[in-house]
Amino acid sequence: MLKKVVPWGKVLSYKKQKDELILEGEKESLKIEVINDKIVRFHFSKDKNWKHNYSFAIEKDLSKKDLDFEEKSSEIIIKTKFLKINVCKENGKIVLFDSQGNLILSDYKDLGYGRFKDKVFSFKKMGEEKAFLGLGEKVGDLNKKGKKLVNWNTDDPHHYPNKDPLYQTHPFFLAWTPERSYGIFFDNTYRSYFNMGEESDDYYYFYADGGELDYYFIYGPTPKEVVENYTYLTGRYYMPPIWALGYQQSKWGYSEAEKVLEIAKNFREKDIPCDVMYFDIDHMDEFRVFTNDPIRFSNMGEFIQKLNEIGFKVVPIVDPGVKKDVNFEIYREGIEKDYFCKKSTGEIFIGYVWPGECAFPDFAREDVRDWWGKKQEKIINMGVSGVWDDMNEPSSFPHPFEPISKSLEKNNTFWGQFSDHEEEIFYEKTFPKDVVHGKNKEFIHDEIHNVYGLLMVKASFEGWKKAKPNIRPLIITRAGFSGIQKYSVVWTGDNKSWWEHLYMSLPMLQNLSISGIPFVGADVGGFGENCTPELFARWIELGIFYPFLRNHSELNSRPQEPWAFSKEVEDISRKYIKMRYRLIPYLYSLFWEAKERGIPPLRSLILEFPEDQEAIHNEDEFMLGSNLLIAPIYREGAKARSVYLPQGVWYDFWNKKAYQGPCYISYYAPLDTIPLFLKEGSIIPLWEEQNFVGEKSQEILELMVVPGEGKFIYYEDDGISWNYEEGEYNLIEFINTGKTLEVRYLYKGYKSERGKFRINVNSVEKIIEIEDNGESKVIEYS
Ligand code: MIG
Repeated sequence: MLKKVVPWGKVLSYKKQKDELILEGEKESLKIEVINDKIVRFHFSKDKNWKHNYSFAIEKDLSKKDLDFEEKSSEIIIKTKFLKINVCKENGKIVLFDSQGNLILSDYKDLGYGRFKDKVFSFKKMGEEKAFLGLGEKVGDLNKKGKKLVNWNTDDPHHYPNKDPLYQTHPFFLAWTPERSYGIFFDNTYRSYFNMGEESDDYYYFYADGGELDYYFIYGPTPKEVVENYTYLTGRYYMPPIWALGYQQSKWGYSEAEKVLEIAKNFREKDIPCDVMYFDIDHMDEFRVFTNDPIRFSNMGEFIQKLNEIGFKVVPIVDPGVKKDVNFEIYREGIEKDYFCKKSTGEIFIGYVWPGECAFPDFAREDVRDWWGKKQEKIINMGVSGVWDDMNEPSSFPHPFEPISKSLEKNNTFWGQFSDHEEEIFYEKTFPKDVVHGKNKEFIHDEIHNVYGLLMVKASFEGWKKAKPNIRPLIITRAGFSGIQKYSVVWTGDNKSWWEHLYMSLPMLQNLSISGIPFVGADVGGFGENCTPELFARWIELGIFYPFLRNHSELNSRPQEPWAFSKEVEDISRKYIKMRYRLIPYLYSLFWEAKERGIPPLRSLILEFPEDQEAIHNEDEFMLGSNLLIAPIYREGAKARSVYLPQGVWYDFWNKKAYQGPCYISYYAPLDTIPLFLKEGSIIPLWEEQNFVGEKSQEILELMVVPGEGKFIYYEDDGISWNYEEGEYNLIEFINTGKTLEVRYLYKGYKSERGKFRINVNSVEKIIEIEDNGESKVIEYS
């Protein structure tokens, strides 16, 4: 690989142009921009002409800092408050240091920018990096060091241990070192590749099949700060509608409205909380988008209302493929207005999905997105509470339902081959290579493919905002690209009811979270295959700690509702789902932190313990916020496991026993128990149990207080409108000294229903109730 790549060479001259520094090479040039003291953009041209002067991922106008640089005899030096960047004039090599002069990252030799045909590369010297994290939705270990990965949004339901790529593309990684973590965001939507030391111990590299080398170096030095700065660029999630933190039930195969209603009523009868029912493709009229089957799902409006009355929200599936049918309004309009994707020859591209032959909206066009958003009003007006965007990789089956050729299984064979033939496998389940996008057909499919889902979801979100300007939606998507978190939840697609896939969700969700997406979850119970009672019990115990909690399974799998297995499993499910509902105020406050800083609720241990060298070896546990450590059981028949507890005192959630970390313990966990620990000093705000969010007004906020010192910022608002953006919310900081709890109102803009705090001193089971009159106060509890 290395040998084929042609380095960009010497810096011949340089000039400062507004807030950019342009370094001219012989054929190509580099533009450097200082976004802030920790973020620097390196953008290489092809032919001195920066074509990539837009971004699908970074949608805000980035203000830039004035660039402070000096020229030395052999190098050009740029300084920010935290960084010093040297560019060698002789060979273009870039080396980054912190402000004390410690090396952070260096180009590998002269290959910081190189090309081979249309491909653009960057090689970096492997230094102190102990782990590479992030990179979106990947199977396998948390730490991607020593691995190679490719990004090309792909609908493949077989998530085998070597399966890559999957549905999402996040060309961003966090390089962890105990002292100086940094990140790189490669803002390139073409098929991209990351070789994180698989080829050599000496270097790692990333490249793309087209476009330009345009990347952002993002400094920490802590992992949290890297994620914060990355999401500063690509955006952060809004406050979710609070009911979306409840339990959600779905199944492909709820074939008629009555069936859905029956399931919903069952939740109430069986006293198992649930907030959302999904409508999968079963509800559509011959799979036409935004329609309902006139017999099985007639009178949708009325039916949704019935569900609403018993406390359920409804989220229907939406697929991008529009049935080729001249009598179908959306198809007809799409043709008349010329809104569908075309081939370079000018004919409309017809693919093959559930409805049979389909045309696909060209979401790269703003007018098409507006149109789609407008069409979506049809379902919004029926009373749905969100939109589930599926098949948006985009997925298009080989025509018509031919078995997919064996080549899809030849995973990884394309690596480094650079032969067009090997790359054909990328086009087997999606649009062919010659599809073009954009109003003036300015984009080839290779550039749009990985953002097709993002653009569809943007249409959904913006359409929603126009239709219901003051109600937050629950948008969920399968495909996405960096920045998807501005619009949507990401669920991890078609996993299977396998123990291995329960396990897989641990590193996968941790890395998705590090990739800037706070609202993530995997289908609880598994999508494909048949779940067993034991697997379901263990999965629901874990699932209640996923930010997004949905039970979903495929058409032919056995029933998978919490009561579908046994009395024992039903009881376990009830216990844990109720616990989830207790935790909603804690989780909601974590979402506030995600909105403010981009820090995800579901956290790898290293986010919380960045200097802990042991943490990286424990991907089979994670934290929810800074207070709860979850160490699920993930093996059939297992009743115990080893748990790593980092620095500090930890309290067993169930029996309150204390442990002094760092340590490994062996923990006994029979079927109804998940190993769960509270960090010393924790303050966990809890609600009273309820069947669905909003069933009970929460007049008392319970605060579970754990011995030790700690702080927690509690956030609240009306949970449903955008009024919080106008200041209608409250922020309360709770400070635990071990003896007292201080309640400090940081901001007061919302009138809540609360009249009391109930302090639950967890270690001694002591309860203190006090009035909340909106004033800050100190409460003695010991
Ligand atoms: O080709 O709508 O991942 O959740 O149930 C399968 C049917 C299409 C894939 C989604 C899955 C959904 C299914 N869909």
